[in-house]
Amino acid sequence: MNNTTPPPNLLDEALQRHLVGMAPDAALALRETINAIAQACVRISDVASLGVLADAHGLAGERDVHSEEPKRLDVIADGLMASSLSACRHVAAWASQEHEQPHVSHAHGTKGGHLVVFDPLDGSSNIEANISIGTIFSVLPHRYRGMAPGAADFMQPGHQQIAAGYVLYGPATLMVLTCRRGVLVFGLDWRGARDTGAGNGPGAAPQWVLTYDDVRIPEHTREFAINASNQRFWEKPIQRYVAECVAGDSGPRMKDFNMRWVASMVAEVHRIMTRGGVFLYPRDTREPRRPDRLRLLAEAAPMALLVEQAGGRATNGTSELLDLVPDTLHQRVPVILGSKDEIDRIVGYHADPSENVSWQLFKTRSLFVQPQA
Ligand code: AFP
Repeated sequence: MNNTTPPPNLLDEALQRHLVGMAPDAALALRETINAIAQACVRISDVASLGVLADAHGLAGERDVHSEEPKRLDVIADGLMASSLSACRHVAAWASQEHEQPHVSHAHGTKGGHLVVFDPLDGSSNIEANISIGTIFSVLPHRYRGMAPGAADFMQPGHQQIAAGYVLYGPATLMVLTCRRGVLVFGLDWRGARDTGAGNGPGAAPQWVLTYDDVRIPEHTREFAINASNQRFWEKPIQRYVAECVAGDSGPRMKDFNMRWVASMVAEVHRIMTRGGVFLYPRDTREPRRPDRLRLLAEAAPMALLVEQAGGRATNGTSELLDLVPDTLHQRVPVILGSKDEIDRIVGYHADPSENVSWQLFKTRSLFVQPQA
């Protein structure tokens, strides 16, 4: 190949094939938005892989919208996503988990047809330990073209998502994507050159190469993931489900289970995509003012769409996650997702009238402390 021929964009070529049949304008817009996200994630992957060598470890030194201290890599990833999205003509606005309010694109705020929500760096407690981390993203329609979007425009249920995905920065960097036509997996191929397109290397930019085009989550599993240190704060249906898994062969399930907990949702979901399993971050009473941990728009909804598109199920225990309409940009929800048979069982436990779902919320540590008898 001579120097004047631009290298092929394998991600875009795969998306062109994948989106055949979609209205051409809509398909082009979606391809460009996904390419913008993917380019940002190449750069995040580059920085994450260098870690301390790129001065990307440690705290950023300022408090974020959740009063938590973000890591340097959180801030770097957030900036890389923002700069890539601002250059995309189809993105009217984006909402990052790191910021209180959405950001309207200066150039494309009234014209773009997409809103993007993202968690720039999921699992940031794992950064310095060199354990898998990721970026989660969701593409929603901007329904009122001609007007710059505000926070209210993001208040859409998950089933409105045009596309959703995550990029996992693990031993390999992978992008797992759904455009509502099943689930695709792309591997990031750095062979050729370690050039992120930022002019820092001599060769061609790395390529996203399609490795799987129809991910299916096995319906049966013997593996679950939950932070068991919170056990005493869970509601009854979760207590029952986990107790029965732990009882294994000698309990009502009459089979042994295995447990995992990485503390990176991207890594947990990817394991489920690969071999099945259940991920639970249920409601708990540790902090009565904040009974739920994961964000609906930036984490739960995109993961729910991916899991459902792969044949799994995603719920908060009583409702499908994709049906929940957010009240606020950073609303948190319980998340229970994975292999369908197990999720059906957990939903059944929540529906069981003998399992009072909120009993613990109204106990001693609640805002709603019951008067002493
Ligand atoms: P951070 O990105 O703030 O590290 O949060 C990641 C996460 O929300 C999710 O990926 C994990 O499932 C969960 O936190 C693990 O956190 P615990 O420490 O509560 O187990």
